[in-house]
Amino acid sequence: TKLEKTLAIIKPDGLLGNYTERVKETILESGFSILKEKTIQLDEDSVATFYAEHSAKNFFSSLVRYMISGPVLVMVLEKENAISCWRTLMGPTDASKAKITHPYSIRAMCGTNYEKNCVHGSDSPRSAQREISFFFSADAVTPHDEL
Ligand code: YYY
Ligand code: MG
Repeated sequence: TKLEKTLAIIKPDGLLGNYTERVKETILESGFSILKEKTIQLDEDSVATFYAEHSAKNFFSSLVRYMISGPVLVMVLEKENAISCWRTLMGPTDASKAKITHPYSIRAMCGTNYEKNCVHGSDSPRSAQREISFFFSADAVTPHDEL
């Protein structure tokens, strides 16, 4: 078994709703190491680049506006199977549905709806590598041949 890294973000509604400590406690209690973290204010261009895969979706402009509405906390998490473990811990994308189907997930406990869902997590090794290097210098990134 090999340690894996993933990118986690506590989104503006998470910081605004004072969920930062609760989310970080959950992360640490679940056995992740937080290798790097920083709080930043994103701008429109950086969000558009980060979420480029969604640029043609009807929710895109609203998503960009929301992601620049306040600061975010960006973290590199490490653990065995970090990518899927963190996705499981977050819960389903739509926080309002998560409250019913996955009541103990972070999105259920700290999120509101499809858009204001408190947290982000990379969805694959490829996106983890892209997203970690998007926010942090290369030394936090898994080399390509290790994927
Ligand atoms: O990876 P995940 O965050 O669970 O969902 P994505 O399908 O990648 O969408 C990214 C982001 O876009 C989601 O966290 C909220 C927002 N969004 C939305 O506002 N409305 C949708 N119908 C789908 C996604
Ligand atoms: Mg996604």
